[in-house]
Amino acid sequence: MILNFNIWSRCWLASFTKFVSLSFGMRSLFVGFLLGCTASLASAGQPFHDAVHPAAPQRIPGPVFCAYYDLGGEGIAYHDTEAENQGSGKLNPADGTYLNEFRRHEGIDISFTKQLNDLDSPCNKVIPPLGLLYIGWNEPGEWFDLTVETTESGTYVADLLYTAHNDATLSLTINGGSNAVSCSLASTFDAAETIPWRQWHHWNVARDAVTLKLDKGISVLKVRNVEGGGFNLATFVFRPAGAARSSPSITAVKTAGG
Ligand SMILES: [Ca+2]
Ligand SMILES: [Ca+2]
Repeated sequence: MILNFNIWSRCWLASFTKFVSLSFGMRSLFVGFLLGCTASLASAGQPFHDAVHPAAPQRIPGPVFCAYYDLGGEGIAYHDTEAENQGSGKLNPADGTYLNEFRRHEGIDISFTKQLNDLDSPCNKVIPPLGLLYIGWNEPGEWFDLTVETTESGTYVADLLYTAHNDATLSLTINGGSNAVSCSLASTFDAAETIPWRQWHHWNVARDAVTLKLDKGISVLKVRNVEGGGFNLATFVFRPAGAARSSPSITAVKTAGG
């Protein structure tokens, strides 16, 4: 369980609200405090899980999928500028399939790689796996948390699978710390593209995009859009600093179909 300032702030706010609205006695204050703590701790820093993905934090070293950002909702596990999911259930209509409906009631905007959109572009720097979930429609100020479990304390380097219509900057922080690690993404815009909307789908790998010092055990990585919109974030692939890349370095998220 990760305890940080944000969690305790929410905890106190929740208990204070219950105190004002429900009670004037010390007993009710105490009950309200417990209820507030329970609600906040249950929804903060919780690793994503569903019927396809097991209830376990993503491991470092290894691939960390952005679409598996934490459970907890707006303001707790993520911030998105508008509540609708522009991908799941919208661009990708709700049809009962796992990929089209993936987290469709959450504000973070999610889509997945498709043949024409993503694999067939001659402007790709790399070809992503088919059916790979990713976070798109990013705007400055948006963020999401990734709860991870690191097998050994040490310094880790990550490659990032992404697209970017414009140059962009991300930041990563660990466990609510103030030392943000910056990550620059070079634009993948290409004038040779013959399909205009596909300018948002040229995949690339930012090699050694971030370097993080991580303690063994559970950590929460906060990924924030600092500058630039129009990029898609799929997978951070972490390896120990100085270690060779394993192959394949990009892995598809499992889907309901396998
Ligand atoms: Ca949204
Ligand atoms: Ca968004």
